[in-house]
Parts: sequence; C-alpha cells; structure tokens
Amino acid sequence: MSERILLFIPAYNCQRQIPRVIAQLTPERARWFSEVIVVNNRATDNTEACAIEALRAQAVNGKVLRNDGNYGLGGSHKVAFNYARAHGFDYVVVLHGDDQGSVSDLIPYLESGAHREVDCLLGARFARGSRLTGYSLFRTLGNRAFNLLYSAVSGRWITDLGSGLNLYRVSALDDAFYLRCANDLTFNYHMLLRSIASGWRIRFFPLEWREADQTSNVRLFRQAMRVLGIALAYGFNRRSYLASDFADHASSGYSSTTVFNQAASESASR
Ligand SMILES: Nc1nc2c(ncn2[C@@H]2O[C@H](COP(=O)(O)OP(=O)(O)O)[C@@H](O)[C@H]2O)c(=O)[nH]1
Ligand SMILES: [Mg+2]
Repeated sequence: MSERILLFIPAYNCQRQIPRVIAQLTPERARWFSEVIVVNNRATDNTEACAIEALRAQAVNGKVLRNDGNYGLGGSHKVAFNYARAHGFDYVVVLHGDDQGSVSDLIPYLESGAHREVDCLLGARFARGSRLTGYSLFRTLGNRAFNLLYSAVSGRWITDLGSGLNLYRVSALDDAFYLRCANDLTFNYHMLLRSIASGWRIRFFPLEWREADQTSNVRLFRQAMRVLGIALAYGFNRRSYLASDFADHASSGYSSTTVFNQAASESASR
C-alpha cells in the first residue's frame, strides 16, 4: 500500500507546546506520514524556531511553511489542503500545534484502514469514549449545546464541531468548497456543514483533549455568536448559505514560504 499521508500542524504562538507536538512523532507513529508540514501562521513568538529545532530531532520528512500573511486557522488549512492536492497526497491529517490532542488517538484507525472507508475522520471531544482533561464545564456544556443545534439543522448526529485532530481524503477536497469556508476559528464549523451537504462519508472518533498550559485565543462570546449565526444561516436558507463565500482572502491566494526543509535521512536521529 503506497498511500501518502501528509501531517499538517497549524501553529500560531505555541512555542511552549509545539516541541511536545513534534515529539509525539516517535518512529512508530511517524512512519504513517510521508511528510510533516508545520504551517506557521506568522506567530509573534518563537514558535517557528522551536518547530525547526524539534523537527531536526525527528526522523521525518519535515517542512516549516511560513504563511505570507496571517490567514487565520482556516486560512492555514487552505494552505495545507492546497499543498496536499498539489503534491499528490492521498490523505491529510490535521493536528493542532498547541498540544491539546494526541496523534496516537488517530493511529488505530489508520492501522485498521478505517480512513479508506470515509471522506473524513473527525476527532470528537464529546463522544462516548472521549476524555476531557482540564476543560471547563462551561465550555463543555456550550460545545454540547452547539453539537445538538448543528445536529438539528444538518440532520446528522454530530459529536464535535471541530476538534484539533482530523483526517481528510484529499480527493474529497477536489471540489474545493473548503476555499469558501471562513478563515478564522469557525473554519471547521463551515467545513462540517458543507461536507454534510455534499454527502461526504463522515466518521467521528473519540479522543483525549487536554487544556493545561495552552492559552486559547478564542473569545468565547464572540465565537458563540458567530457559531450560532452560521447554524441559523444554514438552517434557514441552506441554498444561499452554500452559495456564499465566507473567506476574506479569496483573491490574494494562500501563499507561503518554505523556511525549513528536511529529508528524513538528514535528521539528527539517524
Ligand atoms: N487562534 C489562532 N490559532 C491559530 C491561528 N493559526 C493557527 N493556529 C493554531 O490553531 C490551533 C487552535 O487555536 P486555539 O486558539 O488553541 O483554539 P482552540 O483550541 O479551539 O481553543 C492552535 O494550535 C494554534 O496554534 C490563528 O490565526 N489564530
Ligand atoms: Mg487550542
């Protein structure tokens, strides 16, 4: 089986956590990924240097891409999805750079071949078997309420609107509706609704999600209002929602510069 899986790590101001995320890539886990790209969304701290140092210690084909502008978390997904399509990958795995999740929660599904049966495998923080550590009750309840609302408007049972560990089949990205999803932290909400509307085969899997030294950049009230607005827009006028473009960088493209490029054989651990 010569399938090629890209591991995409979005990173923004996570200098303390990014070394731990990259350290998750022990040889047994790293062998699933043909390449790892850390997409630095113009962090203002030492995220980029920390990512490079951590990649050097791993036997992986690893790159650090620096976005040419701050495109948001959604825009960073667009950089990575475009990259996966342009470079002939079969699947792209997203693992957030702030070490809230563990790639090891996904690997059993790769081992069993579950990814070949679906268009996306979505990590679920609120499914049976999920483990939440240090996550506030307030956020848990809010997320569960939104899961119910989105399930109602989409007609599909949803156990997470967007965790930080997901897999997408690259061929499913070919109709490029992801480019019309918002560039901000609501990207995953849009992706989920559009993938349901497109008839994607979606499977949720339980994972562990931790909140320790991470500083979430989500402003809860503003985010909640946006998330509500998206659900209402979809629920009340799906056709007009699906025809809309929520991106704000659409014309400028999602260009990035490769600032570090390592072949597995060059890395320190060989
Ligand atoms: N907030 C934020 N995070 C970004 C951005 N670009 C990439 N990221 C990464 O996206 C992930 C999610 O962001 P975070 O603020 O932790 O959101 P939360 O985990 O949903 O509370 C983190 O791993 C960030 O490093 C960005 O422009 N803003
Ligand atoms: Mg986070």
